Amino acid sequence: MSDRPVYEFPADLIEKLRAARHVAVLTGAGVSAESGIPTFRDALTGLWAKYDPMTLATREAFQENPRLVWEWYTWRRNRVGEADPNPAHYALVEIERRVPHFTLITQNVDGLHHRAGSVHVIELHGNITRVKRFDDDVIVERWEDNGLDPVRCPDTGSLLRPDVVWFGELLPAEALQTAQAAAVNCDIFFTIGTAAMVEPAASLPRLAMNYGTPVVIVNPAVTLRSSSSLYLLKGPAGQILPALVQATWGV
Ligand code: BV8
Repeated sequence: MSDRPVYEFPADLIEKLRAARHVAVLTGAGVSAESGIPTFRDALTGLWAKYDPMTLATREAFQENPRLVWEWYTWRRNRVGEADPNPAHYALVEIERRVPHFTLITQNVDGLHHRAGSVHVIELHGNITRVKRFDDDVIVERWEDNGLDPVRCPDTGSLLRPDVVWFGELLPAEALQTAQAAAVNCDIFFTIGTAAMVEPAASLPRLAMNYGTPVVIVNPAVTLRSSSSLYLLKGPAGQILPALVQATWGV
């Protein structure tokens, strides 16, 4: 007998998902938790316990100590490189294959949705595996790191930084606009593995709800109450999503 919990989903949610022409999804760090990548708030175990990500993930922190910020991202990039997509990522690939129009909006910078096979992914906060010049945002593929000094572009000498959106920086305008359009045009909006604390990403589920679109929250910790247009699926995404795909499409 499997010790995995059997999830019961509301029949009307299954019907809505089966009938949906356009499904939109917002994911956060929780969708990568079962891949072994610490969520943003607990990303500071060990060496980084003494730093607050809210201050480390900023232009000011980088300008003050580029080497420290570079090392934090190198540590995280290495963690991401060791991680694999988990069943939550693959369930989202399956949903994308099953519905006519699918928009996957992620706050995550780990690139795991792409690696799992998701096609239409909007990376609102960039991607930690890409490095760009601090001076002009041009992506750089190669660099020298002597393990001591701030890392610079071999061609222009600009400091190099991760291609992510720091606190206080604007999100890529087109990505945000596409995400907002999906939130208001979709038939069902999933918000998966996010504490929904960081703006403007956190406004997307509210936008969908304000347009009367059913919103589905997948999170072990959310304590909201379900309603006719808000479905709370309490549990880890790596278990909930495959079970939802199975209950909806029998796969
Ligand atoms: C902006 C990339 C306009 C970097 C990230 C004062 C000054 C400046 C700005 C602000 C300010 N006050 C407010 C702001 C706006 C600020 C903001 O929202 N601050 C908040 C925190 C108060 N936003 C910005 O700065 C944005 N830009 O607004 O520009 C502007 C410009 C200047 C001045 C004002 C406005 C830019 C925000 C982007 C920041 N970059 N990432 C990097 O990664 O290093 S944000 C980063 O943190 C993540 O990308 C993600 O978005 C966020 C973490 O949130 P979550 O993903 O939700 O993760 P978290 O750990 O919080 O939660 C995990 C959840 O998963 C939990 O609920 C847990 O229960 C659940 N879970 C756990 N396990 C599982 C699970 N769920 C399912 N299954 C599981 N197994």
